[in-house]
Amino acid sequence: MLNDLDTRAINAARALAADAVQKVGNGHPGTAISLAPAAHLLFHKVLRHDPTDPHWLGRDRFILSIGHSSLTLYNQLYLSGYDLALDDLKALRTRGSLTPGHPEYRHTAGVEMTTGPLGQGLASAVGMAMAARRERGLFDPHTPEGESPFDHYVFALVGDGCLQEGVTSEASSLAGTQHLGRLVVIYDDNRISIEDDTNIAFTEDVLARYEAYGWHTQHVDWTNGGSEYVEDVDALEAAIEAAKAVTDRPSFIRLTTIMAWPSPTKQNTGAAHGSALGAEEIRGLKERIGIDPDVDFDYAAPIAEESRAQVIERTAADRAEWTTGYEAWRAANADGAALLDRLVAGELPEGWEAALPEFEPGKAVATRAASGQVLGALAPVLPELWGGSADLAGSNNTTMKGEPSFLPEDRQSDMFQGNLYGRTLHFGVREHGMGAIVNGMALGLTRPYGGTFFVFADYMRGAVRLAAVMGVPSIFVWTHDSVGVGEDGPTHQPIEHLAAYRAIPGLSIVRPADANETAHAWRGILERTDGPAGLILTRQNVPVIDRTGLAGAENVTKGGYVLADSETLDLIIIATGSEVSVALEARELLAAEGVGVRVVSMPCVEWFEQQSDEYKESVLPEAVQTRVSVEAGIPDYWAKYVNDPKGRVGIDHFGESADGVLLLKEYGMNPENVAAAARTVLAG
Ligand SMILES: Cc1ncc(C[n+]2csc(CCOP(=O)(O)OP(=O)(O)O)c2C)c(N)n1
Ligand SMILES: [Mg+2]
Repeated sequence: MLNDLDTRAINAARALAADAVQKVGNGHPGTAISLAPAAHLLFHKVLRHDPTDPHWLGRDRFILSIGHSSLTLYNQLYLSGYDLALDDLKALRTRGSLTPGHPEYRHTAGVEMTTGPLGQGLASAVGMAMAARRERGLFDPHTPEGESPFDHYVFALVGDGCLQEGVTSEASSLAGTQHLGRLVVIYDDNRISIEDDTNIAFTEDVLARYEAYGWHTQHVDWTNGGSEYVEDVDALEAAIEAAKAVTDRPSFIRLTTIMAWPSPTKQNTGAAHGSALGAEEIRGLKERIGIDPDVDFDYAAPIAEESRAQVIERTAADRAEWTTGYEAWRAANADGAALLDRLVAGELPEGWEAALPEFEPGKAVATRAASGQVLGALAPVLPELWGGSADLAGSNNTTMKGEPSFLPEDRQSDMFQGNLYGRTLHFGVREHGMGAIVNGMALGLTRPYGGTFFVFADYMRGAVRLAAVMGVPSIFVWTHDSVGVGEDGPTHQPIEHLAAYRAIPGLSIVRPADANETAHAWRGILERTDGPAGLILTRQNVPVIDRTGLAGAENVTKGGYVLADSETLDLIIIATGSEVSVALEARELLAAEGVGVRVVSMPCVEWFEQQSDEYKESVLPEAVQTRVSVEAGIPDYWAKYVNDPKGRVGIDHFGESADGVLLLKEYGMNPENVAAAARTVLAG
């Protein structure tokens, strides 16, 4: 039941949404106005949270998948006592404010993830619910459901746009398969998006769809079938309670609303979605909700003071109760507590790198296979590391040998034994969903990875970009990295992908040269926690480089290093991945002609660029501009380091269906061609 304070706080939130957008002149007022009661219910009655400690381990997570409606969240953060002031709302969408157009992770206290690209919030919420189960399994597997300090709910608020996006279908389907009982999604069914009535593009029975995914579904209709609009917050609260009580399925609540209710003339219009309502309309709105139309913003201050106190009182009690259980768990689980403390600190265990395998030179090993061995070797020392593939586990080598699948027992198969707290993930053929799910997991305490063919990274690019925007350490294992894929042909042979993914700021693209570089690529990736990485691996075997007289593979973590040097330095060849061995052979050919060649292995340009100027100069001296690059992809990227276009050996056309090793040779990834390019560069 709402009290008078609740009603005033809800109406203040509506007016704030209108005023904030009006002040800056742009933004999204409508949904924040009509969703104010639902958002208030969550922050003031439902969520277990502590506004004074947004990182509290015991908190429920709230994800605003409709990121454009950022005011829905900002208003609640303000009114429930997070570190957000009325002045911050007045500064909506202005430079440097705590209230950017869309909620941004690590920018505003209480924002659990960056949202705005529609659908990804819900998909990442699925990842958060999966990670919560895995974390519970790591720390407290034997306590009955609902009694562990690690049990919390994940709530997501989604809209018509989110549910039209394929990424939510992908993730929701998997959530049903996974029986994610602690996930509650509220769908703002207002049948309005930017082009107004969604009837022009979105007509299916959404509840039936979610039912078919295996979710628990409910409908709360504030329009009462169109007859009368009643914001029945009690009915919504009852639905949320029912959803929470269902622990063997995720829950979906369709909440039928009217956009911008109760704005006098702009309710139920696309116009209210994304533009200022105008002074006249705002006067009318304020009159309807009992707020002085001559006051902007400041009506909210006294209400916030009262509503914050109400939240603090409720949440303090929740927190005290949780803390008792948590302390008891710590006292009884010294090992678990030590693991938890390590993961909260974002640290790796002492001496973990000793587990990394070393590979003997002389053999040829695909880097994807080496990666699989690395994962197997790390499994016992890094319990936080887990992951899987989008139905390509055998090809991506993403399965840690002997580790059970993360699956409810009724979902296991002859091939994959599962349990609720298992470690091997099966994303199905859902790359975008996988990316967003991995992001949701990476926002918690574990280190998740997801694999697919590099060429299909494009199906997940939105999630990769969002990981980079947030600076979360999602790991993407992308195998089959060039025309070396072979017979599957041009649809499966990435050409432009290395350049395309290096273009994403904050994403580390790591393409190891051989098996030993692969081990250290994993080391470099795991040692970093400030952003995502793509690990780019070969399908085909590549020689394990004999490093006698050459530099060690541990240098990979510097991003680029002098692998093979020369007493006289006439030319530098920069190579990555499978082309490093080709560069070494070209070096031999040129040495026979008296040309002194240095080979630089450059597995990760981003890491290299982070090194000191001194180090970079020692690897690529400014004075030596006679340079060649060789990489089985679009060559233009290497203009960064190689001035002469004739020195950039690469592939700038799609591939074809044929033997992969043959194609690499035919397309110029061979020592003779690299040496020829070197001669051209030397000739000036
Ligand atoms: C992936 C993606 N595509 C397009 C947009 C642009 N966009 C922002 S809001 C919106 C419409 C959303 O409609 P709905 O979810 O119903 O929100 P409502 O209008 O009800 O607030 C669109 C297309 C976006 N933010 N993300
Ligand atoms: Mg809508």
